[in-house]
Amino acid sequence: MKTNTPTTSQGAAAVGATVRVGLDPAALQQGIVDHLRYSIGQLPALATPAHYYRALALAVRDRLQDRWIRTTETYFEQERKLACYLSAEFLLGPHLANNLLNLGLEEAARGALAALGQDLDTIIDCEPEPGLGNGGLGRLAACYLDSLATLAYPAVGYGIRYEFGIFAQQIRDGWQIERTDKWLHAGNPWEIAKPDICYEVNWGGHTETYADEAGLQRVRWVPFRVVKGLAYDTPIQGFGVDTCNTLRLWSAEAVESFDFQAFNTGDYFEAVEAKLRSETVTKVLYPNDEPAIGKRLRLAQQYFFVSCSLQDMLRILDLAGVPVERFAERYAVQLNDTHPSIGVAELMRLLIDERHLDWDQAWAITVAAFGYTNHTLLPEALETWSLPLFRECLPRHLEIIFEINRRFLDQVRARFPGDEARVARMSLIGEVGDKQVRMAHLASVGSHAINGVAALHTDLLENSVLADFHELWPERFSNKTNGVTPRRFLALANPGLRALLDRTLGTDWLVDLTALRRLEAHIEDPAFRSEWRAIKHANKRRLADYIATQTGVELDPNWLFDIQVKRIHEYKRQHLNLLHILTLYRRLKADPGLGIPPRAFIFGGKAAPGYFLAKRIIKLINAVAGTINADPEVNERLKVAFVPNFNVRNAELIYPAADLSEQISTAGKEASGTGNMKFMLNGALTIGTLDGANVEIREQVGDENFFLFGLTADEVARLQRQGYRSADWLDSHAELRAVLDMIGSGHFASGDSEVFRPLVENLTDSDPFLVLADYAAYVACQERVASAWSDPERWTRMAILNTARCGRFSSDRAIREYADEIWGLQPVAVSAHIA
Ligand code: T68
Repeated sequence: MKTNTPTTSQGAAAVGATVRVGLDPAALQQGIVDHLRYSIGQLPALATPAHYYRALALAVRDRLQDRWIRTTETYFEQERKLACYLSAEFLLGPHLANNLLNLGLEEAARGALAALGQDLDTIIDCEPEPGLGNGGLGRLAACYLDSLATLAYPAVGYGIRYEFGIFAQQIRDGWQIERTDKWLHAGNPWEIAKPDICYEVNWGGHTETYADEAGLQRVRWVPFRVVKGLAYDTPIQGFGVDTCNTLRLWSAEAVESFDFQAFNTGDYFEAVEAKLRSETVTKVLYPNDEPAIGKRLRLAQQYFFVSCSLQDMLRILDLAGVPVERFAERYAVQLNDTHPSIGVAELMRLLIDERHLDWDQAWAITVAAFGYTNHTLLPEALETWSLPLFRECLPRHLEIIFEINRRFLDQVRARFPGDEARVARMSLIGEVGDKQVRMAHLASVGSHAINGVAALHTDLLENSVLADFHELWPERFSNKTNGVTPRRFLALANPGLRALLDRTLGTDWLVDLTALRRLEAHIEDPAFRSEWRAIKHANKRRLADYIATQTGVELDPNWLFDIQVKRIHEYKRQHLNLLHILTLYRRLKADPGLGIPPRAFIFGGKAAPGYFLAKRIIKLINAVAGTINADPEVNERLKVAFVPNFNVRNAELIYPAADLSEQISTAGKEASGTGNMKFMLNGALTIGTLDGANVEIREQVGDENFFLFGLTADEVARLQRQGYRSADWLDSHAELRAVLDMIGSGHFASGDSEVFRPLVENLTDSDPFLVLADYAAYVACQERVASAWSDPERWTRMAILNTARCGRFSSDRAIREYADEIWGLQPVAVSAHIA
């Protein structure tokens, strides 16, 4: 250990810990009472559940604190490599229940609160959800933090502390209404502000050259504006271990909160405005999921958090006395999509302009440190920045990118002489139309490892979007199929199933999900199956109650719960699901005696506020729900509900209640999906296309336990190459035509034939996601679902097998693969010596 490193205060912490932060109910109760009094200042007699929530959260944070400090100390002392996960989004979901689970404090908390006349579940429900992400990508980052800590990997998550997270969705008259998400309104007991950890981030302006003391020519960036980034740390406690990692989120502030000069000259308001402009940077999460938007503020957010994070890594290296040349030995920096990919140019700038390394050395460090995860193949989602905008905002980075590009294209020319078409395709600067900076190319050139998020997706990446890069550097590519944390999405979300698993298998499965395989031994036990069904029934009851309070729609837990929850997007094809519902509706109207099993169709998901068709799809779901649920001719067989404001909290009610999981994207469009895994974990059967991780889910669970339909990715590509004509599909399907006519006629809109016309025309005129081509296969597949459902014993066996065979889809497996194959990272045991 170096002499200048801080020494451990472990002994003192341990003594204090047993006294102040004991894990027994009495100590916890004292902690709650103390925080109510000393931190919140609330009279116990007037304390509401929200006050108790904050008091308990603070008491729990106290119990994380020694582990957290000890973890940081251990990493520092042991001089080990650290994984830095750079992500513009972390969709954490509520902390309290998760921290209680991971610390083994659930029963103590229940007891402590009961002694105070409070109910733990009510208190847990008071927590506002930190919704700092849009969907799959942000939630994946949160699952990975949970696994990193649980597996004792030294890691930090770096991101943005948005003041407003993803909007809250309300449904009014069937339409989505967006409300701002004021998650920080009542303060955030989980974070600790670290005002001494702050960095300046430049913006705009120009560059100039100068000669340093040694007469060497150097570049200086003279910014137009400087913003300060402040660290806010959140503890990420692993399950059943002392490791408590850090999520460090950056918040923007003005460099000087008020400018005396401006004040004196009477320009006080200009100074205040400048302050507000600076703080805008971290105000709000962009609510767009896939499509790239190319807005200046978005670039500012990306650069801001990446610069703070890299400066932080360099500061910690300095503190540890490690020379900057060894950066890549100490840090593995993972880019969660291209959003942080400006990091490649920023690290080069920091190493060359500020640390005075030469180009080759800086470049070797950069490539060795970075890894890049791609999450999409959709062309409209690939990030590019217009060159003039980029130059205006980040002039120095553009110079660096030009130089990276010059050297890179020399390499391409040397490898493929005379192939200028290839050079143009691979360039970091796109010249089709207006010039752009291509962020996926920057990330690929600047990283030693590039991965997709499911086997099929990686394959397509290698053969389409990044094919040229794959040909140049095949060794950089690998697949890392996504995973989800069984702690939140099984143990917390499904306490009934958790208890059954614990009783049947012991508790290993929480940290080794493949242990669920042993469930297969119980599949022929009728008592076990009946217990399984009772748990599912209770979960469905719980969801039905929630839906009834949120929407007024009453669902019967004996019905088949058929669920599609995810962002609303054409490629995810919620409208294909609707076409099936309406097919059943028409059949029932024509033949009320039709023997179809009763089904509840449940939807949930947000549409990007500017996504016209997605918002119409929400309106159509609600319109169809209104008509069907009110029609006594069909409402004893069909019901439809739209759960407003799909988020992590209600997701935990939804996944465990599903019988059928809808994963019906156009093949080749969904990179992986992770909702598909959360359903499987909770024993839902999947109806799906061969897309994303569905392919691997089917491999694991077996063909006979998966409802497969639809075109393959190859067939989709071929059809589109040949010139897909949706009209061809319409002509051959009278039922499909009738359903579309019904939507177009205004049947679900009180006769208004305008409101859904754009949706119908989209399908009949172009159908970019081949909804019509897959319709017949989907409806036929749903008939197979109905027939399987009619045999409850068979269905239960299939459901148990889904849970039993989901081991591969744990985020623990995924994180081990990243650690072993990309990061070269070893676990570090942390011992907090806490009684
Ligand atoms: C998702 N992407 C993929 N993006 O669609 C999904 N994008 O298949 C995959 O399972 C998941 O990533 C995890 O790998 C997203 O969720 C975004 O949310 C997003 C946000 C901002 C900008 C672009």
